[in-house]
Amino acid sequence: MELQEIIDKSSRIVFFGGAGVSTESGIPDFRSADGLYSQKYKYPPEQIVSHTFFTQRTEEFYEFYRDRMIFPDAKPNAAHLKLAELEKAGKLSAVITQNIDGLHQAAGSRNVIELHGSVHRNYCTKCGKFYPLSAVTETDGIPKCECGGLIKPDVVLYEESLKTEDIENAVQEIASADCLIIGGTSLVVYPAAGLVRYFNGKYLAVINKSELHTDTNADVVINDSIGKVFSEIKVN
Ligand code: CNA
Repeated sequence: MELQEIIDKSSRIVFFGGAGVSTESGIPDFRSADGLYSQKYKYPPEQIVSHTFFTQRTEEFYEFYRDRMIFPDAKPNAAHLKLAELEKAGKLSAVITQNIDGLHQAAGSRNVIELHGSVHRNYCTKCGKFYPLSAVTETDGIPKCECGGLIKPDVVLYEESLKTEDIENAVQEIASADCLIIGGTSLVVYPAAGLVRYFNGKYLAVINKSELHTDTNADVVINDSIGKVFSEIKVN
């Protein structure tokens, strides 16, 4: 089956994506050959973006985070834009993303479930006051609240839990979808990756540059760039 045919026949599409959706916007993923995991740092990236590291070596965390995980100038690519168009046309009900870059919203998507939070939200760990991304990009060292408290990005670090509300919403969307498109994710980060098992609808499509290690039993598997694939899709 072709992806176009699947999209034409579906009326409640859910998209489940990851870092591969944003590589064509210039944001490196974790597990591709040129992703963050293959670059050499003093500590492995998964250790740096962990709760323990954030707590114990906050300054080093922010050095890595500012340098490698924040891309304020990145623009949505063809995949983000097509997904927003599908939602506007009433064919797509939700985008569920593991990304923290906010590019789906920048493209115009409205129902976006950000399983791992967003770099655009930051909060004071002492008084709870929220801050925009500029609180991190326009400061050096450890960003501090006006109350003196430590500012933390509202992103889910390793060892931290996903928000219950996000999991519930994601499960509900996936379970009531007639089509699930999984794209740009290695599908190895849990519990996020486990959510796709709630899909019970008609068509399952996978768009990922590299082959996935798990068998998804998809109706269509496309091992190519997601921006390229979506740019060829027509919204009827
Ligand atoms: P990952 O494990 O790095 O996997 C990315 C997958 O996407 C790989 O299988 C690639 O083959 C594939 N891929 C890369 N580029 C493309 C492309 N252009 N078209 C199609 N497929 C492509 O990333 P996951 O999202 O699966 O891992 C989850 C982590 C990564 C989440 O916690 C994210 O928060 C985290 N992350 C997010 C961002 C971001 O917000 N943009 C960037 C880097 C890492």
